[in-house]
Amino acid sequence: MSRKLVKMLTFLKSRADKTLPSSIVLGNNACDLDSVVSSIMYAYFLDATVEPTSPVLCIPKKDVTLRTEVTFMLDKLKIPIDDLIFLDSPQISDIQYKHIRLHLVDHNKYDNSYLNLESFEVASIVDHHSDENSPCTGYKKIERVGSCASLITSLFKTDQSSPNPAVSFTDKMRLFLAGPILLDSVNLDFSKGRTHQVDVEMFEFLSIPDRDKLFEELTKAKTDTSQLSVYDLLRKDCKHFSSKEGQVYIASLFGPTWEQFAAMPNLIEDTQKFVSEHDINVLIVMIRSDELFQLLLTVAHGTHLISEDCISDITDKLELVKLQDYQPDSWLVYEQLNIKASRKVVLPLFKSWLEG
Ligand SMILES: [Mn+2]
Repeated sequence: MSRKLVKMLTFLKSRADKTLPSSIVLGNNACDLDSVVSSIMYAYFLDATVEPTSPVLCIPKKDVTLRTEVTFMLDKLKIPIDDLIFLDSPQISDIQYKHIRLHLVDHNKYDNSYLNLESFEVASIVDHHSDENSPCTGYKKIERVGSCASLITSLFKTDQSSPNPAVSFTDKMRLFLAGPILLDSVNLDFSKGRTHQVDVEMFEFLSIPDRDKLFEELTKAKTDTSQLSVYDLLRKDCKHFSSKEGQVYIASLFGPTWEQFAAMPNLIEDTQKFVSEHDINVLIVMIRSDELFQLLLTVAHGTHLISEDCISDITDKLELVKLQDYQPDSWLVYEQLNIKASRKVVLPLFKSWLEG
């Protein structure tokens, strides 16, 4: 079989089944849709045109479920998560002692704490962030466009316009690349300030029929947390700081109301798992559904720091109204009437109080 006939699914499966090659494409550690699509498609491109190459997604495997727009797109294209390589995939240990040619997408400075490679070179970079002037031995394309996937698309465009294209470029792949371009450019809306002419041109080249529908599906998928467990919801968007009283975590979660959250399966077990995994002393959960803000305070075993008296100063600023004591874990649940106070406000308030 000629290499150009290899389709993306076959490519991913064959890369996941074997020992990893010495050429790796790595996306950034946010591992958003742009990074996932760019790493897979750039690896596919290099694999067909240069040498055997595998994408590596820069997160542990269990974290992929948190990126609901990513799992939506993988589902839509019927790409099994088991065919993807993550930081904690067993194959990663194969590459740690070889000389690895790294290809960076969606970021341009390699941080070796993720892969712990003994010997490597950054062999190429395709990115849309500002250039950190990090060493690169080969091809480097850094352009401030809306989506890195637009820059990857341009490689396919050039290849397809040649008399003998080197890669097979299917409708599925077009759809895959179109996802992050639409999401990152807010449906190619110039007024949002994130769209560049290149994004528009590359999207046109992909010729995707119902653009608005795809954008709507992606936006919905991104905010749909209905399939996530309590454990996933808590770690999906969490910030923390350490104070003299210990580790303080503030999770922000959009979607359910407190009542719905409290009715979720394994509420206590999942919360305890999260708390013990990160050695948390104080966990604050900000729950937002439409215009309703709710605040849940829970304190890890052995700490009695947050009580109603202690919190009175914060109560005033956030206009907290106590809803209930949640038994058996003595959590405190409030409705937050000051809906302007997002986590950007709430976090420093707790920080200065716990440090003061
Ligand atoms: Mn990006």
